[in-house]
Amino acid sequence: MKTYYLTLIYPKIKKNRWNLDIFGFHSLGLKILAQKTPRNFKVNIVSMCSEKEKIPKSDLIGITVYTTFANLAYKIADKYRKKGTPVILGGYHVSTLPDEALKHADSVVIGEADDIWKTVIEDFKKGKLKKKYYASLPDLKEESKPFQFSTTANQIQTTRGCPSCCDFCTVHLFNGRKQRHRSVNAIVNEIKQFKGIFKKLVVFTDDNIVGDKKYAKELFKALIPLKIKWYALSSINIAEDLELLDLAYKSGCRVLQVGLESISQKSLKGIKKANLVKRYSLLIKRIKKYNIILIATFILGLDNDEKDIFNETVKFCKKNDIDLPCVNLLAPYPGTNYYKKLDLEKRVISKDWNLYDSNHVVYTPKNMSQKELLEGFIKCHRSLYSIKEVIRRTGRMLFKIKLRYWFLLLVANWTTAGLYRKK
Ligand code: B12
Ligand code: SF4
Repeated sequence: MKTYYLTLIYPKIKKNRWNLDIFGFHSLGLKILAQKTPRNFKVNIVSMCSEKEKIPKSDLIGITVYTTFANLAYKIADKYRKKGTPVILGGYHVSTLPDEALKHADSVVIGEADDIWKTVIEDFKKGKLKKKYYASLPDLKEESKPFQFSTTANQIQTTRGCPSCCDFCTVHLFNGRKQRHRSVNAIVNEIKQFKGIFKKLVVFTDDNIVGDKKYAKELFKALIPLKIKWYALSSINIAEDLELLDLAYKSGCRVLQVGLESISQKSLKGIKKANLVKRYSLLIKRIKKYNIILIATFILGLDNDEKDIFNETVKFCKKNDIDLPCVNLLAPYPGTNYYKKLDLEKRVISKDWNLYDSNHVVYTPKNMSQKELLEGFIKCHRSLYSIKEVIRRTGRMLFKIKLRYWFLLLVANWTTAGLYRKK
């Protein structure tokens, strides 16, 4: 049987000393495609920060495309297509803008490619790749085989889809509003097969690990005997259910990232986010009682934000002892309701996807000027990531958590501070 060479590429942030590779993050989507590729294909997964980097020998190239890295993905695709290698693009950005992507690709896969990938590969072998492939949402219950491509970070996803419909988010549009689950048994078996010195450290890449509380409780109970330690993205509402929070901790939860998004109820309402600001302090206290490291993310520049949003956000983070505050500018990703609204009102000022990185103002804000928004954002960072504040924040946790987790917290704070200073 003929052997083919397939290279799957993950374009990402510029290489610098804050490179996320130290945590071993790679696209889980690409790992899944690699697993679903027939055995007579030799598959390599590489991350690239520039189209100039070398890649292994390839008969076919697949690239995952996030909006922020779309320009880079297109440059890489153009380069290899010129040399005659067919290129397939997939992922969130190209699923929203397939016609834009097709200017740089032989084929585009729209949606979750798990089930359709085999057809794409068969068509490639016949030399009959179609321009567009429309994928249907796979049933995750069938996903029982462990993934064979492991990296430093043991990434695993238990659910896909989200019942909420926040205006700025792509997930409910791409993955659907009905949450699909993998079976708890399959997850336990996969975790048991993790290898390496970090095999007991698990990263759940779900959008909300407690999106379905009943399922989450079942999962957490099954994780307890594995004695792992895990990180996940979660709704702050995890702390509304004390049993759920307790089970999360007992099953190994040591770092939680919550999307608070705004400390203004009016702004949350404007983006259809169901959080209740008046519950924030109490819920945070409950999480911190377990000494779980709390990462909280915020979006600045929402239409209902007033000019005091910057000071109020800083005050909130300091008062509530958030361990790693992540303050971002709104990046209205194409396809989202927020983008459609801004586009309709002719308020999108740049369609250069490089600038959709949550650090640039790419639209005309409502209650302030672009300059005020950018300056307010920078001021927030200066205040939250001053050396004094980082020392205060991390110092507070020093004897409360194991030294190795404290060191991780310090590195994360330092890395974030460094990234912002650079930007
Ligand atoms: C975990 C996570 C992270 C982690 C790890 C990322 C990683 N590489 O795995 C971290 C924290 C590092 C991260 C960072 C960022 N993330 Co993130 N992340 C996620 C999250 C929650 C899960 C990712 C995941 O594992 N998905 C599961 C896999 C199976 O899905 P998938 O990768 O999309 O792949 C499937 C399809 O897309 C398709 N597919 C994908 N690639 C390809 C390629 C080909 C050739 C084909 C055919 C098909 C195909 O098939 C796959 C199988 O079904 C997603 C939301 C989500 N639900 O996906 C956001 C998400 C992907 N992230 C997002 C963003 C914006 C970012 C950042 C840019 C944020 C920032 N401002 O810095 C950074 C960039 C990171 C980088 N590349 O350097 C956005 C992307 C939006 C967009 N339109 O581009 C998402 C969708 C979140 C959101 N709410 O909007 N992220
Ligand atoms: S932001 Fe979170 S809760 Fe809202 S739709 Fe996206 S994944 Fe769901």
